[in-house]
Amino acid sequence: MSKRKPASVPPQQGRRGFIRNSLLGGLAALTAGRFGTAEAAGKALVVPAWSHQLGPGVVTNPYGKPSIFEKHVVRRFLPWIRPTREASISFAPLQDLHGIITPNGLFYERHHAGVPPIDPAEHLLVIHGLVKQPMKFTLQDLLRYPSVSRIHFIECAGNGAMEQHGALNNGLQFTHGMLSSAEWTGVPLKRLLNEVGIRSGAKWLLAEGADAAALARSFPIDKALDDALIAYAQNGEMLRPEQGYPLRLVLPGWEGVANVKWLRRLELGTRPWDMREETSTYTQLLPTGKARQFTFIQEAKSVITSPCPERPMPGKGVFMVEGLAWSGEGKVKRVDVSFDGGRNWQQARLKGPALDKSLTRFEIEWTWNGKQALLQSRVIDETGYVQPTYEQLRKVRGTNSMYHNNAIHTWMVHPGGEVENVQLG
Ligand SMILES: Nc1nc2c(c(=O)[nH]1)N[C@H]1C(S)=C(S)[C@@H](COP(=O)(O)O)O[C@H]1N2
Ligand SMILES: [Mo]
Repeated sequence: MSKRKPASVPPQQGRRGFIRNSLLGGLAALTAGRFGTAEAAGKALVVPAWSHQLGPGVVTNPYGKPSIFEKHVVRRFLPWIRPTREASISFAPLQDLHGIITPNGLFYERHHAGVPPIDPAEHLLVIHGLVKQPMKFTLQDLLRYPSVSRIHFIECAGNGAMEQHGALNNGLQFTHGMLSSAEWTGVPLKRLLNEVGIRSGAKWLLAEGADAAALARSFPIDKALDDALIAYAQNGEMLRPEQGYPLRLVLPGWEGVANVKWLRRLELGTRPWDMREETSTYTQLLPTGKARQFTFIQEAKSVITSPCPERPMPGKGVFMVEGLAWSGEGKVKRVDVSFDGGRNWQQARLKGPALDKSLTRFEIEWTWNGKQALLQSRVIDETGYVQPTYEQLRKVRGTNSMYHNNAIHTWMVHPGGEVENVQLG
C-alpha cells in the first residue's frame, strides 16, 4: 500500500453538509423489492406452513435462546494464539450485532486460568490494607447497598495486537472482537471505601480475582473514588460466569485486564504492587528503550462494522455504512468516514446517545459506484483527541509495542463487493 500523509485535525464540516447528508437519507431509493402490480403483491402473500399450526407454548425454553436461524452468531476463537482454551480469548461477533449492547452470551472472553465455578454463598470480597476497618462483603451484603447501572464497554488492551505488524485477520470478529459492552449494575467502590475508611497514605489498590490465576492488578485510588464499580449484574441479569460471577471490578474506560473478574480482594497501599507474570505481557516497549507498564486508558477508537469482510457489499447503489466508536476518556464527539483511504472525510451521524466511556454507533449513507474503495472511520472524543493513523501511532509507540492499537482501520471494497482487511501506511 502506498504511504500517505498523516491525517491532520479534520476540517469542520458546515451545517450545510450535515443537512445535505440527512436529506439524502430521506430521499435515497433503497434496494427493497418492488411489486409491478397490486396483483403481484397479493400473490406474494402466500400463507407459509408455520402460519397453519400452533407453535411451541410458553416456557418451552425456560431461559430463551436466539432463533435457530441465527446459529452463526457466536463467539469464536483462534486455536493458534494460545496453547490452551483455559488461557485464551474468544471474540465477539461484532459483524452481527446492533445497537451498543453486547448480548451476554456473546460477550468476548479473556481468561488466564479458565472460569472458576464460584458458589456465591461461599464467596467473599475482602477489603483490607491501609484501611481503618477491614471488612468482608458477601453478595447478599452488597445487594443491600445503593446501586447504580451504567453502560460501559470493556476492551482488552490486546484488541488489534495481531494487526500491529500488518493486516492479518480477514474478519472484523478477529480484528476488533476483544470488545464488548454491557449495562453494569453494582455498588460504587467509593461507597465501600467510605465504609472501611481510607487511612492516610493509601494511594493504590490491588484487585485480585478468585480464579486459579489469582489475576491481580494495581490501580490508583483516584479511579476507585471516581467511577469504579463493584458489579454483580450485566444487562439485567446476574453476571455471567465468563464475566466474573458473582463479582467483578469495572473500571470504566480502562484496559480490560484492570477489570478484575471473580473479585475476592481489594488491598489498599502506598504504591503499586509488582505486576504478576500473567499480566506483565501488557508492558509495551517504546522506541526510547523505556517501557510503558501501567497504561490504563483505552484511547478513542472506531471501526466500520458494515461492510466488513463478513458483510460484503450487496451490490452497487445506496448502502448504509455503520460502525462503532468509543473512548476510554469520555464521550464520542464526532466520527468521520472516508471512502478513499483518508483523503476526504465526511461526518457520520451518531445514532442514539453518546454515553460516557461507552460504545457509540454511527452511520452514513454511501452510494457505491461498484469500483474499488478504501473505507475508514476516525473518531474524535470530547477531549479533542483524534484517532491516529498507523503512521502516527508508530511514531509515538514504535513497532515493538503490541498493545493498545487504536489506529484507524481500513477495509478495501473490491468491485465484486468482497471486503478485505488491508493496512495503509
Ligand atoms: N480474575 C481475572 N480477571 C480478569 C481476567 C482473568 O483472566 N482473571 N482477564 C482480564 C482480561 S486480560 C480482560 S481483557 C478482561 C476480559 O473480560 P471478559 O472476559 O469479561 O470479556 O478481564 C480481565 N479480568
Ligand atoms: Mo486483556
